[in-house]
Amino acid sequence: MTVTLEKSVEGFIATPRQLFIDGRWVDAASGKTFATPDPATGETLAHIAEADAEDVDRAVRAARRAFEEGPWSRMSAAQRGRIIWRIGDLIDEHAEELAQLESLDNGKPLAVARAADVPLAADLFRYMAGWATKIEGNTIALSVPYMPDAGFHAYTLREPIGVVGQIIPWNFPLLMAAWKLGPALATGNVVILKPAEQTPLSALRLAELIAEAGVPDGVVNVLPGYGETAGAALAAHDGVDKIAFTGSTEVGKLIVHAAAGNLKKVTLELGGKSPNIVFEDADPELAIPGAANAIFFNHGQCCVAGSRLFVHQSRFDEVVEGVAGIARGIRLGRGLDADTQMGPLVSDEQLRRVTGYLDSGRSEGARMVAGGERHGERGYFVQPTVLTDASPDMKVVREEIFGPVVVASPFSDLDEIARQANDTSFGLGAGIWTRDISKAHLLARKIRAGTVWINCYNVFDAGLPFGGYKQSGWGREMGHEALEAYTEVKAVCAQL
Ligand code: TXE
Repeated sequence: MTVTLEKSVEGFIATPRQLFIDGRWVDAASGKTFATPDPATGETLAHIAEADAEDVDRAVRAARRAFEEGPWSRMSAAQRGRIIWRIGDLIDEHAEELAQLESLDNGKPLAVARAADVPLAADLFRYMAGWATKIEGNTIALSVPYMPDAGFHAYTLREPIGVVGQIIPWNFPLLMAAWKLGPALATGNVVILKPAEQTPLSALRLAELIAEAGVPDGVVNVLPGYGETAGAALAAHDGVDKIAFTGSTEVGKLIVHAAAGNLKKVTLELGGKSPNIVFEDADPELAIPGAANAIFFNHGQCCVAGSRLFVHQSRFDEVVEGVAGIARGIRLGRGLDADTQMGPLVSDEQLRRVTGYLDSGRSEGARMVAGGERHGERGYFVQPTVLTDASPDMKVVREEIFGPVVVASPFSDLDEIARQANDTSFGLGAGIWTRDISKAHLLARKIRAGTVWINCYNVFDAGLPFGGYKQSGWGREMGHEALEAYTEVKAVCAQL
């Protein structure tokens, strides 16, 4: 049964959407638009104004004015905090509408958008609202060797960085917007947000809610458009003081190059190839569904997807067969159908990318224990897939697939598994399943990754910092660590 769309959602997608610059809805300077397709059918869902370098320029000027002239920068932290809190409340008030937009545009099951994307986004804003009044510096005792008799009063201030460009992906469109906007606003910055071209809808609706919450004009600007044009222009713009990016490692490197022009600050949240490790003493009731969830949640389109499953050799067949059984039973369908457990991949490009990896795995000799094919002929569906018999140098083991594809391998002991787990250029997440708590913590220390889950996976909270070691990124999102990435430290030193 397909869920009936809310009237407001029907209206939202029926109207061509514009860019949000300086508190107003405007067409792109070029007049160009692009279509966002429904990934379940490939048919056009909505038409969106397509931002380009000229629009980026306009938005940067508006943001700079908002930063320098106020009222945002003159508001008390408490006032800012109240407005940010209100954004969270408005997300809750419009939860069903936002969940439907997300499901339509991204393809994810509506139940997932309702249970995860939308409430996590609302929570993130409220968590960050609380921080607005708690951005503090330090006082520092000085002992300057060449001024032994002088007295000083020295302290630090934490100040906003200024105009921040934020480029986000399509896997959790609303939530990624929240992760980016929350800490930037809590610390008093102004933002130009570029949503992914595949999924601009929820960020545009969020912009309306942000204005309704009382965020002044120019403080948040939303520019849907393509990466090579709008995204690249934002990353290179001299008027932008910081760029925050979530997406592929390949584009992350382009962002670093583009940012070098004015040495803007950079934070990056990039790809992963996360190990998920099941020990011989793991509880199968937890570990088997846990391993399936680690890879199949959001169709494997998660930067932390547990895409390398390592199982102790004594339990390998049982765990792999358990995960494969779950994979075979997952009901694929349109996100808005009530009994859908997994929707389509986000785009034709992702479908080609993921099926390309399946072909590569097959031709290099991996064994498909479950799935392995595209599902149906319409829309961008891929069967949940479990691979075994893969060697460490295969592409399916080394590269991020970003689809519902897990590669399972056996291991024998803790030192060996620590080595295998770290045998990757990425370092985003890891999972450990065991009843032996000291073994779990011992291994957690050995793994070079930004998040280690023990007897759970895909647990997110606004208070838990998230980000990557190695080529999975620079800096952290969420938690109070995120605030550091949005503030400059000023040392003030006065001789008394
Ligand atoms: O990512 P891109 P794509 C990984 C995943 C996936 C692969 C490709 O492996 O299969 O990336 O996905 C913008 N300058 N992840 O092609 O291109 C783009 O418009 C500035 C992991 O969709 O990196 C979008 O807004 N911006 C990931 C954003 O970057 C540019 C989530 C992400 O797109 C740009 C998504 C440029 N030159 C994909 N080119 C994660 N870490 O969660 C593109 N963009």
